[in-house]
Amino acid sequence: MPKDCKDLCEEGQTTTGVYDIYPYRTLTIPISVYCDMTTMGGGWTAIQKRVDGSVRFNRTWTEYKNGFGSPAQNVWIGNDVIHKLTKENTSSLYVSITLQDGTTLYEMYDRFSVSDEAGKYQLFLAGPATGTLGDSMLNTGYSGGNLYGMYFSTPDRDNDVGAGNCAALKRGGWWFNDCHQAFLNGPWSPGDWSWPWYPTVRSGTSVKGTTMMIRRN
Ligand SMILES: [Ca+2]
Repeated sequence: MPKDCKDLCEEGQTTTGVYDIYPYRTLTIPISVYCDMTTMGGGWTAIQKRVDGSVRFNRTWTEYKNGFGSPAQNVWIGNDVIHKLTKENTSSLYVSITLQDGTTLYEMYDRFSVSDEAGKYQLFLAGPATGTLGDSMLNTGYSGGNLYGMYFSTPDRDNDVGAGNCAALKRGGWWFNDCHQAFLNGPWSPGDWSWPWYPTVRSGTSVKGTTMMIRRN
């Protein structure tokens, strides 16, 4: 019973695609996820993936809690599952953004975990951060953009640091501070998506795809 994509990778699966995993260690609750079996040795479980604008990410607390979309296309697998997958082991986080010309930029963080719903899905993230996107989640040069220790916010649940409601303003769920430098769940239209990954991917950039993947260390 594989609990994540790393288990499947270690069982010998080498094909990237959709698999059932059992993070709750019971056969009655399988979760369909996208497993990347090639990037940096494979075994990555996609917690977020976007390939087009057909699924909106401007969603409620409950929708982010339970997840939405479909794993091969556009998906948020759900904050409860992300917590479950990261609570027992430290994990790495691999973020990528593909631009319209096909270039894929990435950033990898050495440690990533998310607390439970009672803890408002608080984000723990640490480096070293390496990659071609640059670190726009932690050491951003703007204290209000550091996402370490931030609670998850949605338009209907303001847990951010700022006086306003970042999730409502930016139209998506995220670990907003006041508000962000990196935000992968914004409106797909480049004119509406504020700072996907500032300064490498700025507002107005036409993005072709994103992924957020985790792997147990
Ligand atoms: Ca606020």
